[in-house]
Amino acid sequence: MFPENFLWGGAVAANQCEGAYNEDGKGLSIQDVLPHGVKGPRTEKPTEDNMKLVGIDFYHHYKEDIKLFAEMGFKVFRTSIAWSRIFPKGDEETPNEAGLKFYDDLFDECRKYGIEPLVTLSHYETPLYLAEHYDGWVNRDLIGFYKRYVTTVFNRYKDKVKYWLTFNEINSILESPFMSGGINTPKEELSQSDLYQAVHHELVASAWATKIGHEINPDFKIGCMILSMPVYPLTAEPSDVLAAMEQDHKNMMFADIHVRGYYPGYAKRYMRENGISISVTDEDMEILKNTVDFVSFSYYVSVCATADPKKNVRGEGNLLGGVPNPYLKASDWGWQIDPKGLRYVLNTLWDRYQKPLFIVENGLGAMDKLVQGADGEMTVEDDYRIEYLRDHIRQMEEAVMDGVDLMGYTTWGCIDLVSASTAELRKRYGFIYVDRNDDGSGTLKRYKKKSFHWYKKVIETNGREL
Ligand code: BGP
Repeated sequence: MFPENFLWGGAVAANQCEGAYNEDGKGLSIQDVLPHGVKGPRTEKPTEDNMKLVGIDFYHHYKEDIKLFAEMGFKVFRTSIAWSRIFPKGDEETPNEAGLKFYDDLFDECRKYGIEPLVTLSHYETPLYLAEHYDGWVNRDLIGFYKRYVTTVFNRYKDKVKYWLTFNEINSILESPFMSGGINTPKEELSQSDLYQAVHHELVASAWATKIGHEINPDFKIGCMILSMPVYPLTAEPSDVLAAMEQDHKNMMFADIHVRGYYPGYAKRYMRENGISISVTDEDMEILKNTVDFVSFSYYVSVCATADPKKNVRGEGNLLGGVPNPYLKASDWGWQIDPKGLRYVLNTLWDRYQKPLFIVENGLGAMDKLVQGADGEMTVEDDYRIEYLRDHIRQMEEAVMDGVDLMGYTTWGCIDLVSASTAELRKRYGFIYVDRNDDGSGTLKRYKKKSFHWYKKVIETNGREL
């Protein structure tokens, strides 16, 4: 039931897999001082316990890894460009040629196997210099630096890359201002006005990217990327329903502006009633009208909302949390698993926008055990991962039958990598196991998990055999 040209594949982000954090002229990114992920404190300088400095050394292993993706039959591979490889500090006039060359080689390698690259321009890896000297996206100058960066990479890769995403999980800035928006001011000291000013700058920058990209190559398909998370009312009590709607608005605002090109009324009301004032120019309003070609999103969890302060407890979840759902089980990291929520999200976004949708992240972070397989090769018997993905793909198919225009599906962390929220390696998502551990030990050797062979079959049969 999946369309013939459906884009099956996998996703990673530069900072979570490349390593080589200071090679070939790369500048530091905010990830290089976040050894404990989003919740832990940041450090002054990169420290050895930061697993991202080496990652899975994709920087030097990408040929071997892309070959394995090709073996699974990937049609698309989502990765990001590390901004600080191209502009090490972020505010330079000229780019770093060695950084540009690396991505030339990487995209060529994908194309060699007929794999379409899908490139995130900014995936939680703002150059550290921009955070420390400009306070990240709070500062309007960031729009100019981002425009220069995207113009450079659009021109350079215009014949190699067709699919682009402007900012990873752009709505997560509300929860994680440093990781998501490079905002150096500690969250507790950051005013709501400054936070929403940063949001506005990112939204304007994203619209600029859409405009500039389409001028450079009219065939580009440029999408926004939202952390999607259905919010269910905890009970049928109407106040809970409205609480759910309001929490959902906070996320949907980002997609609404990207797709419609203006601030929705509920967002203006929220800012007005919470004393949030931001500076918006006439030019900004014009630029926002450059809307996206498609809507992409990550999907891991759903949450509940309630108007009852006594029941309003926060559970674990993908950066943005919510009230746990009493009907759902959770992963080892407390993320509640809800395949049907994916069908719900797909229908909601399709009904709202009538724009093509792309699931660019979904998967199960779990603790894997390397064992000897029947053929003597080391492997992981990850039936739990297969079950998780199968259940989600079934719901995707339901949504396609509902009439949703779905472009593709890239599972998160198709090869094991460092977690964004906890910076751990033991939280594994891949079809490919990488021998590297949180104490820095490991040979970096790659092993195919059971799910590797399963996903190969899924792609081969275009989702008919699950
Ligand atoms: C999303 C991020 C990814 C990724 C994923 C899984 O929020 O876009 O970068 O890491 O979630 O989260 P984690 O790595 O925390 O398990």
